[in-house]
Amino acid sequence: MRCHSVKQLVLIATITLSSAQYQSLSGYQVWALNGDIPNVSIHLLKNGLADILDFAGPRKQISIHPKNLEEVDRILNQEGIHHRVLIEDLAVYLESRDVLRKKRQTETCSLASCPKPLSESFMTFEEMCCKKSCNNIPPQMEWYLINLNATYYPRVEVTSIGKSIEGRNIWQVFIKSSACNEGTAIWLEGGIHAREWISPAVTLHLVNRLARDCSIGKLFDVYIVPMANPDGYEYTWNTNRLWRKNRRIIPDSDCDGVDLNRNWDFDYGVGASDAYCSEIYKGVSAFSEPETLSLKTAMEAVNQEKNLILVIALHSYGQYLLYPYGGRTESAPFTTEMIEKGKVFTRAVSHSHETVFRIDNSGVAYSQASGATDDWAKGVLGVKYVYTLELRDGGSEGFVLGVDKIAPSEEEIWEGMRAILLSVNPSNYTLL
Ligand code: 0X9
Ligand code: ZN
Repeated sequence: MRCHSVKQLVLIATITLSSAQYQSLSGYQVWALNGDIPNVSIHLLKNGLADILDFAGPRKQISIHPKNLEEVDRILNQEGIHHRVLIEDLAVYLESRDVLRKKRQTETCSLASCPKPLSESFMTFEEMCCKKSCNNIPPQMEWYLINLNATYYPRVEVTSIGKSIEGRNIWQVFIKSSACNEGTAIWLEGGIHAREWISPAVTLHLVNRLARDCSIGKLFDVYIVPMANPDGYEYTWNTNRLWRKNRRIIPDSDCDGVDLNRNWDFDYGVGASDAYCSEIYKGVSAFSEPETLSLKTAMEAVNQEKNLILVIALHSYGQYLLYPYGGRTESAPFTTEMIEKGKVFTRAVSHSHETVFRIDNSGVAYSQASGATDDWAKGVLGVKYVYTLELRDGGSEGFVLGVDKIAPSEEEIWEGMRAILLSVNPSNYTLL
């Protein structure tokens, strides 16, 4: 038997891992639809026959499970909608692109810079809390969070707000303000949709920035859940890179998972589906899922004790800052103010890399849908400023954004975050 060096073993492990992410997408096709298709793609999504890949755009690109290809073809022909195959086999396509995108195990951390999230690789959930020392390669999101707690406690406190359906911790980072604005809180949620990898990556970098920053950090009590759907996220690493939902196993069904952003108890069911196979399956009832129940309970606790003034749920992709409601046509309270502060955010975001983020109502820019974090935070908790932030990109790489976009994304979002935090700051405390 040949002996492999540690470096070779790491590389082999990485290659095996990336192949596994794509295996279950074997035979999936991506089609581009032509013509006037107002509701057809939404209909296919709700019935679990296809997934919409360009939600922020004209909804003309769909991915289809091999067993549904004929049925979708039949429906499109019946509706007179022409289509062409963009990608013959999603697994082959993603695998071929991955060669160029892979970059792991290159970053180490020194004791001086630890703990810090990775900038050149997406982190596995484990990397984000096991107790590995800085000298171990690779640095482990659970690793990062636990080390963060050890380094910055008591100013920073990392606690579990509950467990996912497979028993993983849902971590909350609490970064405490000093005296200035004590009692005013903000809430950031990352990673509720498993495949949107840039969301937890950017959220962890925000944690890092806020924990180290002693100026903006003073303004608010900041609560951050960087990984709201750890099981789904792990599943994207091990089995299906494009998995969106949580990992609830549904007995007697071919399909698993609940869309956690359709499971909240506000306008529950609007723009969601009862079909198990749909990417927007809403679950058996509002808050049926341990992940959403944990988030809700933690948010309620913060809101009871403090003035929760801003909630941002980080998603991808589309480069949009969306404000509620997503499931009603009436304006939500403080819409004018949300737009005004939203512009402050998007303007600041564009400074570092000239990336254009648009601000719009979620029901208009995406599709009428509720049961989501944002609508619940606005409609039930009554938070003044509520947004869903759809991170990079505009659609060229989509969910499988390259690792080279982590650093610029987190840089620009930090600029936006600094600006909006200063702007919504109720005491008008200015930083010198
Ligand atoms: O559909 C979603 O859950 C979000 N878009 S994504 O592509 N990341 O899945 C948008 C949610 C916007 N908010 C509401 N519709 N309430
Ligand atoms: Zn999302």
